[in-house]
Amino acid sequence: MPKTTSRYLNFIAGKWVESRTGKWSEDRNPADDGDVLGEVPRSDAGDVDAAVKAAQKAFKSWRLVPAPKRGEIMGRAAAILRERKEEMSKLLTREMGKVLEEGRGDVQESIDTAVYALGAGTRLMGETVPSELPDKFAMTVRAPLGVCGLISPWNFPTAIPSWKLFPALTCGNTVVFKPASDTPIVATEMVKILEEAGVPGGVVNLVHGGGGEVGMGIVNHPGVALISFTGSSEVGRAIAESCGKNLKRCSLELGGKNGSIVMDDADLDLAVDGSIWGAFGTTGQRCTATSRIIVHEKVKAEYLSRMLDRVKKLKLGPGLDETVKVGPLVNAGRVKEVHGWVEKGLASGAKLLCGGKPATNGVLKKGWYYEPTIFDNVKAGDVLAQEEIFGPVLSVITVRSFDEAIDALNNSRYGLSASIYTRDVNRAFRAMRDVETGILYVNSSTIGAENHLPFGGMKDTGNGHREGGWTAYDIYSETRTVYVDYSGKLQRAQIDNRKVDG
Ligand code: UN1
Repeated sequence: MPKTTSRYLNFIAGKWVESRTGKWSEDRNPADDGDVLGEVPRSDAGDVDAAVKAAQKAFKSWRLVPAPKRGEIMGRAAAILRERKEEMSKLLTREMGKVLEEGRGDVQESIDTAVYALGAGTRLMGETVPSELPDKFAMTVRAPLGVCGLISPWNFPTAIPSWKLFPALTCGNTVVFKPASDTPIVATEMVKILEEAGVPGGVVNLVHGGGGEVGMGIVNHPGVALISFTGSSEVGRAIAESCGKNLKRCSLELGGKNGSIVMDDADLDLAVDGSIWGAFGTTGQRCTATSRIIVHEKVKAEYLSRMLDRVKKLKLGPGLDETVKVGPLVNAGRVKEVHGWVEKGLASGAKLLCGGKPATNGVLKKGWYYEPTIFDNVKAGDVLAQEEIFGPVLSVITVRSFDEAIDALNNSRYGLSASIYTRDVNRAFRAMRDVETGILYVNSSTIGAENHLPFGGMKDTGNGHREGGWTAYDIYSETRTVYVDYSGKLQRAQIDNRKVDG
């Protein structure tokens, strides 16, 4: 029987092409392993090279397209995404597993980012400042870098690629895009939308395949000027090493071990709502997921009893069923890994309050589900409080004071997101000053960043860059300082204007 599975291709120099390897990988629905969405090429370094060359060639003309025009193309992409929001969201849920409501949120985030790019095209501003010399003009202008290598994860299949693609392109760069191998089809649809919106051939190149061959192929390619990567700190470190050696700009958004502080004066209903959403939304597969609760001893018993009540009622199942609250993990390997951390947690002496095993009842047998899990009696330095699990596992740490809570929160090598539940404005402001994270929420969950504000973290979460909002445009542009001397004579800075006052 010939295979009838649909095949999705690479996009190089404006053409949809197979990989030269002739190899393919299957893409399956994590909620139903028998449901094959299609096949994508397993590309190699040769495909990467062709993509980089196409991007280098296209850069020559794309960089000269006026930025507002480039922005307009992003605006058209926003309009197409909006038209196809429902279709894209359903595809996203089928490919990645998050519940449909969140799939829609993911696509909405990419629409918002494209709309922001439409405006940003008219505001790629530099600065004009007075010169220290007469008849001289000083300013900065922005310049694109060249070819950007964009490597995106599977947990936000449209939002995170959009954080990279839209600003990179609006700034005048061309790109080679490698989406996660768990979510290649949604990524292909994004690239088709960019093509339809009018991005010229060669400006966006898509290469499917694994992180080793294709991802590192892009990172190590001498024709690539910049790498933007979202994923694990381990891979981020390897990417940064290669970029460091080659003095290549690299922007990294890596792991998180986000904590919520629940103080003794907190609105407990709010804290419970936020904890459930932060820990078990997206099945815990967000870099911003709440994986630690740091709770004051006075309210702990009440907080936990309300939490357990609610967690027991969470409905697991395929994300396309709109009554479901928690979808599957993205693949079989993730179930094993999450369970491995749970076993380590048990061995460390933590007390399991609920969950702690794969969920396999009825329809759940078909996919990769894990029960929402809560551990009590976790210490800030324990394995459960230190390692990024990237699954529905929440660890509870008990503290006796605000200072102890902040210390526990900051006892992490990661620093992405944090939150504090308190009614005391002084504590809220102290937290704003003292947390070691790039994002802080007061009286809200650790998840839910908005596209038009900077997104990123401290410590091992990244290397100082911020995606989202205006700061993304700094990642994708060089600053060129320009002096125009209209005096008609040689004027020496720091010398000719210092003759009198020394
Ligand atoms: C991520 O988890 O990698 O702030 C991104 C949030 C989302 C983006 C998360 N808007 O939770």
